[in-house]
Amino acid sequence: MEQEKLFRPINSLFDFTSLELNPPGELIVRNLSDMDFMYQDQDKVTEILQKNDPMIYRFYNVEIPETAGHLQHCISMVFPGKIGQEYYMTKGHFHEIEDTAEAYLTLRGQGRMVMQSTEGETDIKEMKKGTITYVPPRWAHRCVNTGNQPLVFFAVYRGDAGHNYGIIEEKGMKKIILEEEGKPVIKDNPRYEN
Ligand code: PAN
Ligand code: ZN
Repeated sequence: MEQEKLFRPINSLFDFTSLELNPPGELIVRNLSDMDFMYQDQDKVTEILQKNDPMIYRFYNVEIPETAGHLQHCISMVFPGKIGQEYYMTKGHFHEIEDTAEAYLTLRGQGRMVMQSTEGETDIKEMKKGTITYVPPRWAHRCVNTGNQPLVFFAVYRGDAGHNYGIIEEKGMKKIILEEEGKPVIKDNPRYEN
């Protein structure tokens, strides 16, 4: 069998002050207009988008071949803020190859990882500097910034895992994280349909 061409080792450097990765790889930015339908308070979304289109999060994907033997990895940051009572968050996804896991190391900030299995179970873990969150196969995952500074994390997953946003885009997740009396609380998503 023909050997795959030898891939050279890579070093990337994350700058904790500028919050940039060097080299940046593929930089993906998501503004509110990219995920407006995912927030509960649609009136608030409309009101904000009439004035501006805030950046909710961005992530730097180190450019790695999307094959099973490689490990994709990225640095993501969710900015602090809320849409109404709901904290800024990532879109969230299952992996296209559902049987692939992921590990997240939080580098800075405060948040929650909201996970939902293909069987519909929910699990929510705290994210803060130093937490290592393991997302097992078949769990959708979304990161929510519950603090007042950027929530920054490093994630690594199988090269060919892929991202499936469809189910979450259509249905959302069962649980949402809102701020009440200055604190994050877990609520049932009123818009979630089984
Ligand atoms: C992460 C996420 C990243 C952005 O690298 O892709 O934090 O979140 P969304 O993909 O939900 O927009 C990851 O989980 N990769 O598999
Ligand atoms: Zn993932």
